[in-house]
Amino acid sequence: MHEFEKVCVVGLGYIGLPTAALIASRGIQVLGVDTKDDVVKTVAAGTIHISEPDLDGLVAKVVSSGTLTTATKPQAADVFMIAVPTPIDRDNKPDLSMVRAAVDSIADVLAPGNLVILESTSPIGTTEGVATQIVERRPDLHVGSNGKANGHANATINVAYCPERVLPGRILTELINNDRCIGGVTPACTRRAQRFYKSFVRGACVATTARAAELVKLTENAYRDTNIAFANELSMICDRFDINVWEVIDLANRHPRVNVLRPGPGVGGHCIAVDPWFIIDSAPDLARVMRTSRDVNNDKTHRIIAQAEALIDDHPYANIACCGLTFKANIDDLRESPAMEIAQHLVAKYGSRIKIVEPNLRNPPRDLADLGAEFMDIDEAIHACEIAILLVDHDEFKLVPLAERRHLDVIDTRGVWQDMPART
Ligand code: SAJ
Repeated sequence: MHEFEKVCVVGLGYIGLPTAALIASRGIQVLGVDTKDDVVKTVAAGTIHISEPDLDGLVAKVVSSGTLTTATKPQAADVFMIAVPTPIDRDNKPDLSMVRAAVDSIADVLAPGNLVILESTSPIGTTEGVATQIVERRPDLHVGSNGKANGHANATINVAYCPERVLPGRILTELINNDRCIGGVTPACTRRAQRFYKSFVRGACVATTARAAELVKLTENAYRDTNIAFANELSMICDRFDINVWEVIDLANRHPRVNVLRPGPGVGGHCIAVDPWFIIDSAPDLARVMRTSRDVNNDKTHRIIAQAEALIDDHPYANIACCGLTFKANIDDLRESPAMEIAQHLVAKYGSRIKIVEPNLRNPPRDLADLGAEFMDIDEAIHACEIAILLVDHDEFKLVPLAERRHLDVIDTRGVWQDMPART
């Protein structure tokens, strides 16, 4: 008998669903669990509720072959993977209520020999908290290892942390090929989880502790946030001295040990703008660079709004194209998008003078429509507008030649239209 015959994935979102489908495609029986009835029904029909290349075909295949089934409640399995959201609240404090609810939901069906893995991005110590919560709910179980030696031979389960690190848009490829770091609450838990991941991951599965693995994930995204903050700070300095930031970065990056990232309208997405707060909240007195980076990146969004308002107020009869709403290029994801925040602000102030262009969304966001924004494609917007605020570096925008946009007064937050004089 195989050690991991049945896997229960709790949370069918951006990480849980692709992970469930991938494991099911290896012939392992997977139950995908979500508290949202509509999500469970969508996946049970072999369809998907998120947009990710190649995921639709994979889900259709594993559902029709019967290796992926769905339910609103967990059932007995060998492995339980928790991939639920861990947002921050209004005070930027981690909200772990969904992890706790997921643990509660599996507690009743856990059995000796089970492996429980947390994949959700989490503050230091969360996985140990999961282990504690399990034994509080199930005093008959023991978390750890070496059952024979300490008298828990028939009651042992394993608990480990293994963060997801995949890039939206490349999830299926990165799920298989990225290295993983795996930290159990005991070394035996680590080894067990390592065996499980090796059954479907091609990248290295590197062993560590649960606390280190939690911090590794937070470190990756805080590192990126800080580097983007450097670029955004530089863009504001260049702005003051009327120097082209894109040229400065290109030239500085010719140094063999310098790699400045790209400035933008701020940092979006559900990870990089959120995860640093998990470290800041744990060690506010020490995480000073990370805290400042968050402030700098948020400040950049407000500066773009102020710049746009100043330009628009100088041209009282102009129409304005807001180019892009998503949090980064060539995706349809609006979560924490600074472009969306800027567009919302401008539409609330200038109404139908703002023409929204977002080639990756089939339906315009309701709140912008309700505020009176008009939606058009890039060709229409270029003809209808005298001002363009470029907020996302979508491929469609890169293709617009200078000859077609020479008449526009441009705020180019992404450095896409740098073949003409522009503000940043
Ligand atoms: N951004 C810039 N300038 C840059 C790079 C990015 O302004 O030079 C902005 C983007 O426009 C976007 C935001 O940062 O608004 C985040 O985009 P991203 O492409 O850097 O990252 P995400 O959020 O799509 O995915 C990140 C990845 N983490 C790292 O690269 C360290 C991914 O590997 C993680 O799995 C993911 O977060 C996650 O789930 O945590």
